Amino acid sequence: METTTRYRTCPLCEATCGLEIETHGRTITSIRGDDRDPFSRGYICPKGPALKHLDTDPDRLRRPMIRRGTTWQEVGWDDAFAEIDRRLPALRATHGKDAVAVYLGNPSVHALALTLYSRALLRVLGTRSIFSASTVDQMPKHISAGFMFGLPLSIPVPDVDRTQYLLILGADPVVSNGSLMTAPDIRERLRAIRARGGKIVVVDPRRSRTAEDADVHHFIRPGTDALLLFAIVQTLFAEGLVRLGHLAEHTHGVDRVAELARPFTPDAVAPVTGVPADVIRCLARELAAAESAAVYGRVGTCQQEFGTLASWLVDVVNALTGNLDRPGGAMFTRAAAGAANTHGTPGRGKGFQTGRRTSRVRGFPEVMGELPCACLAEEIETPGEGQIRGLITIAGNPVLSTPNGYRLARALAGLDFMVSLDIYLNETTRHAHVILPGLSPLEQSHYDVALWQLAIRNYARWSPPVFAPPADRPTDWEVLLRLAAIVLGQGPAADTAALDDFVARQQVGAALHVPALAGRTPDEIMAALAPRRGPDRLLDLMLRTGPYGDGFGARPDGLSLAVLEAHPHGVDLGPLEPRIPEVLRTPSGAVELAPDPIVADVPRLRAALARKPNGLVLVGRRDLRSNNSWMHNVENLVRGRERCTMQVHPEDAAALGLVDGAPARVRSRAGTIEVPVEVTPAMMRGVASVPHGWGHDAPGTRMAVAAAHAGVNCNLLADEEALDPLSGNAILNGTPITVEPAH
Ligand SMILES: Nc1nc2c(c(=O)[nH]1)N[C@H]1C(S)=C(S)[C@@H](COP(=O)(O)OP(=O)(O)OC[C@H]3O[C@@H](n4cnc5c(=O)[nH]c(N)nc54)[C@H](O)[C@@H]3O)O[C@H]1N2
Ligand SMILES: Nc1nc2c(c(=O)[nH]1)N[C@H]1C(S)=C(S)[C@@H](COP(=O)(O)OP(=O)(O)OC[C@H]3O[C@@H](n4cnc5c(=O)[nH]c(N)nc54)[C@H](O)[C@@H]3O)O[C@H]1N2
Ligand code: SF4
Ligand SMILES: [Mo]
Repeated sequence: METTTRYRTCPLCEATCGLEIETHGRTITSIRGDDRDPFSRGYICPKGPALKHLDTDPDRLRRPMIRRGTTWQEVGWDDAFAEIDRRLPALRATHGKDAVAVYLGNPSVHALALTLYSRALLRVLGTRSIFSASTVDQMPKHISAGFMFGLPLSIPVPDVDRTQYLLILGADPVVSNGSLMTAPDIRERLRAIRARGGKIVVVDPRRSRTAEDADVHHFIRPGTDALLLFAIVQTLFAEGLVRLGHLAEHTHGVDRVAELARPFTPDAVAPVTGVPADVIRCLARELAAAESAAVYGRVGTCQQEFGTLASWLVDVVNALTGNLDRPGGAMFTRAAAGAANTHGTPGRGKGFQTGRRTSRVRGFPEVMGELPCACLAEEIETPGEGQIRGLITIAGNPVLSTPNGYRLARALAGLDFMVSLDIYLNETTRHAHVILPGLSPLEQSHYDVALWQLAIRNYARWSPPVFAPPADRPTDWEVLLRLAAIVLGQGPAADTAALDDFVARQQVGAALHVPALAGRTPDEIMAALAPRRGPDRLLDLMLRTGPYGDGFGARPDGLSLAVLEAHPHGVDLGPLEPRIPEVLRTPSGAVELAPDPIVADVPRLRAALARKPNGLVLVGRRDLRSNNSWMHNVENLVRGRERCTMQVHPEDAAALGLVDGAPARVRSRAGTIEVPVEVTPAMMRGVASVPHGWGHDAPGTRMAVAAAHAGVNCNLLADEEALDPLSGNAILNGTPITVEPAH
């Protein structure tokens, strides 16, 4: 057997690091960072090498499983599909399309096959009951981008490689490796800002790792970022510091924003936010004076009471200081494949809309075709027309990742039929009737269609599979197509090759509207894409009809999958460039700085000015060696001291009688947990922090390592009733709690 070196993208987080993987037959001998990758420059975190352990993990499911009562049976693929064919179409026939829900988890955005083929399944299911991890994560940012710029994925990213001033709110990129900002080796990129004389300011109720590396850190009371940002806006207007720069002729609503900001003076917001008024004025002046500056907010600003307002105000401040869409500011990526903002008429579009329908029980508006995942349990529990009776989860673990996991687990147990596409038997999939295992990430090709739409450089990298998938099983995209075929009534043994041709032909048809393809026929394009199949064929189509594409011969030196194949370290397409007005898809053709639906939510924030902060509230945090809920089965990543602890400030601990290392009982409206206390001055007074993704002690799971390091599920405390009204995003930060020693 030969030793071979392969290059591929790490699929685990948004940093998309390039890996150099050495193999000997079917064995991985080493995984390191790819030094020749121009984007990630050899950087990896401890999770990258853990791909080897994921690949070999004996607990990782390799054969389908069927549950009868509490007994699981490994079965062949044909038997698994036959079981689904027996139960799923019947359920739809009796109870209707909406009775079958889908939950899409985070890894479904990181896997090419799941990203491209889940859509095909959703289309044939025709269900309105669609849920995803987006509503416990970034939905507020999609809304603000959608209303301001016309498309929910037109999210400005901080130009970290050129900025001279970075204000970070509610993000800890040194630990999370960045989010809605694909920026491998972010720690070094942040260091470089300071090395070139720039400044980094972090606003966070916790002195995070990123805060430790910054010039300045300010504590903030959870959930009050919108107040702080509005006060910055108010100061910019009051002190005559507003400079729109080249955006002046492309921006609507500046006067309206000035009017809205009036009551939010630094003095008015200081007592509620906990940020002193002179600090807020100073932030406004520094942002206005900086040679270039970017404001960046992430989960701390989204998973909170005023998530959409905070997400909106981040970009309002970027715009008012002249930093939106300029080098060193907050800019729009021009992605090589799949970006809606590189298609259609440049500069104008239909705009963005929510609430085309509402959830059945609580009447929550749909956003991007989804309902809030905090509503999933009630939609299962509540009888009546449209009640959810069946569920398909695709790479998701909502029992640990969404609010009131206890109630959701109970609801899942009551479903008539549940299918999970997953690689583990875990807290969620143990409720399934059939589990269809995914391939190892190393057995599939890879391209980050979503994440490279938010990269801090224009960049593209495709990776072939490191190992061929086992011959006796379908690939992940074939699994999704077989499910689609079952829904279409074609039975469990449908011809997936024909279905795949159908999917590709449909997308070719849609792509023929690209000007470069004028006059070409679908047959011609299908022939040019042959002999590729599956996700690689769809990707080749997207690349070739994308902004750098070869247009199937129209631009012979343009991009195609063949070009990426020839560049295993990736293709650097250059730094971000200004894109306004071309990037906009609003009906007016302008940046909408004060969109009506968002403005309508401002009175709720104004009411919050009267609040008197009291009592303890809960926030989350991340750890470099975790990845949400599902990598705790890798021994190397869980070894060492207990990480699922509740951090509290020493004075709070003293007042509550809490002792470092001893358990505390924590209560919220939704539930109660017991968790070890970690006393640390890194916490703001009045705020406690417990990380999510733990709680691996449920019976009937099959993750031996994780079970030995179980921790507790902090989302037993998160309240399913508490949602940001515009986005339906769960409020996971700022949950009121009471705490007492457990013994
Ligand atoms: N309190 C609190 N809760 C939070 C958060 C927080 O900050 N605080 N963060 C939220 C955020 S940002 C997110 S994104 C969500 C995540 O929420 P989810 O996406 O629901 O949860 P994950 O833990 O990412 O679970 C991923 C699932 O996919 C499976 N899986 C992994 N890789 C593959 C694969 O290649 N194929 C298949 N088929 N399955 C795979 C895993 O076994 C696991 O079951 O959690 C949210 N929950
Ligand atoms: N190692 C690791 N990396 C990950 C993940 C992981 O689980 N582990 N998950 C991935 C996923 S799915 C995502 S979405 C990203 C998330 O990436 P980040 O957004 O960087 O996530 P966190 O590290 O949780 O940082 C959120 C910060 O917000 C703070 N915070 C909480 N509430 C508030 C508030 O109201 N206001 C302000 N200003 N701050 C607040 C918290 O104290 C915390 O420091 O990370 C990704 N990367
Ligand atoms: S930071 Fe770590 S987990 Fe994220 S892509 Fe890089 S190596 Fe993978
Ligand atoms: Mo996330």
